[in-house]
Amino acid sequence: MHGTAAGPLTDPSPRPAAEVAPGGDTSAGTARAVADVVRRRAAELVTADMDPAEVAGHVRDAQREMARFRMGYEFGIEEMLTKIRILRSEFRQTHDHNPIEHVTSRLKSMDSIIDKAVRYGCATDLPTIRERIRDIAGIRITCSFESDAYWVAEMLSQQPDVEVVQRKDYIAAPKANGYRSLHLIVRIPVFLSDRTEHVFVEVQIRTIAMDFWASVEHKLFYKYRGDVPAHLQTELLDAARTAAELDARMGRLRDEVRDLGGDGTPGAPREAATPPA
Ligand code: 0O2
Repeated sequence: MHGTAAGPLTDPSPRPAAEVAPGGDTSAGTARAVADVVRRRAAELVTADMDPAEVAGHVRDAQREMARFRMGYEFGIEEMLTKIRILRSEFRQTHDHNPIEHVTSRLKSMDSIIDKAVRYGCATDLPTIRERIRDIAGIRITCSFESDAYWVAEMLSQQPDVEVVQRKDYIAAPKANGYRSLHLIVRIPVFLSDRTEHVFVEVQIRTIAMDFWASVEHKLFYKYRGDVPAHLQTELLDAARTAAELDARMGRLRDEVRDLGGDGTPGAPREAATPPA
């Protein structure tokens, strides 16, 4: 994911959805679907008696439409990054403790968006894509401790203009391969000069250990084109357990230091950090 104020999401390269379905001929399927869309649009736009200037006008309109489409998501990312920056600064100033280690963001490429639409079997027109593909704008927040990850999720979810439409807790229930993270899909309003757009933003919140694991797994996944050998899958699962143990140990250490008043700082309030049942 991701690159802006915040740079690319820690996974160094985007995860093109075309490669996500192991064994499936997704890339070829995508190419065919894109070619179909182009052919259909071209047939609609370019008739034999059409003036070249008219064709150029259509192309310009299409470019403008795409720019507007992406702009909504760019501003959505900016809004969420501002919220996160404020939380971070407030916490730094009032508690001398920072629950957020780093933040990155990314806007999904048009290729990846089309790939995902094809994979979902949905139409590739912009209104459908807007509704169905909800991770076009993505933000990743890395925290030191699991409790901080839950706290950050809660602080963002509580804001009146943030509507949480989906919450996937892969920390409480890791994926079969060992992947852990807390995912929120939020819907936020973006106020433009002539309209208000509501855009979906995917927020991934994880610890440093979870991030490290995901970044290595991501590299292996692509190296082996989604078909990671069984012995490496076992290693990854084992490493995920080790990462989870490390998170638990670090959490206990931090609680102990806090109980002893060792660092003199309250940290993220524990009651707010507790994952909802
Ligand atoms: P990118 O470029 O990283 O955003 P999907 O599986 O995509 O059809 P959904 O609901 O979008 O369905 O998936 P989910 O489970 O919410 O995961 C979405 C994102 O979480 C992925 O985005 C990854 O960033 C991350 N993720 C999920 N599972 C794994 C995993 O097993 N390993 C790693 N390293 N990351 C994972 P994208 O779309 O893959 O791309």
